[in-house]
Amino acid sequence: MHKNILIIGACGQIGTELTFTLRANYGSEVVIASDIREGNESLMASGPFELLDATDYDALEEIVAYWEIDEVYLMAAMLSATAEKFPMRAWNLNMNSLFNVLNLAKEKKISKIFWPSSIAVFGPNTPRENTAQNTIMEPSTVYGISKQSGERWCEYYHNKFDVDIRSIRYPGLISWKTMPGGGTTDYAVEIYHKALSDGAYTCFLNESTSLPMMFMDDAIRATLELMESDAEKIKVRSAYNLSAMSLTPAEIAASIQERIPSFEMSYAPDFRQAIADSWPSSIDDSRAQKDWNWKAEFDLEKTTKEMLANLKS
Ligand code: AKB
Repeated sequence: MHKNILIIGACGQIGTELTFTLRANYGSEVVIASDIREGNESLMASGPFELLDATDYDALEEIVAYWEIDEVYLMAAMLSATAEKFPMRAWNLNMNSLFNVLNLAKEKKISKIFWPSSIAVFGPNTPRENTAQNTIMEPSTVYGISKQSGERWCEYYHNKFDVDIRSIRYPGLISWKTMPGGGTTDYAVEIYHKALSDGAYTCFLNESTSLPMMFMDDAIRATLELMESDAEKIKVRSAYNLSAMSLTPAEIAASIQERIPSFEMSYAPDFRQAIADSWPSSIDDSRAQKDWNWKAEFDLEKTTKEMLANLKS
């Protein structure tokens, strides 16, 4: 079947890599990248691009009609650390952009949606170890509240209006092509850049803060595997738990030191420590394993090797 894909938020950390992979898999001309600003040179050169404010329903509807879009990946969002500074802006962006794509699907103008959720849907009362798919949530951050509400709305639109929405609760993502922006897990990317540029890094979380993390290649593969699965296999229409590894800043530092022995790590926890402390340290993703055969491939060793090799070159 002929399908055109729109990626909203294509210039961000996940959006950039998703755009490259979807273009490699399906062809550049059928994958339309969009964002509120232009992306890096290689992304802009790789295929069609539209400037789009994801909260503007009319502009979105026009682009969907013009490009005959069938599937939407909505990657635009304000992440946890920035959202604490701008709560209403975060709520408006994170929720209105989601309602816009859900309503397009309800009106049968698109047929499939991917929307990212996050480990931020969990909160301080959630069991922290091996956190289950269904458990106490009660998020205590602006971002987490928006993601948990979003999950409820996704499930509601699926049940009421038969909208084919699919979602993953991403852990912190480690990648080298594009920097993350405004998240609590951003340290796990910054550390590799600083190890190479300065030989030292001061981390904004304390050394023993254990958080779920994943290398970007695994996250992109999971996203596409979920989107390509038969609809009847997708039993969870809020969002799937997804896991690869649990890491502390000290563990990442030690793995860098195996390759760069002179690398120096120091710690100066700031307001992001409280956000991290409210999140799980490890995730039970058995539901994703069972429903669509999910399995992570990258551990810390492989991640560090890829990060340093690619950032060096
Ligand atoms: C963040 O730190 O805000 C994100 C997330 C875990 O969703 N990376």
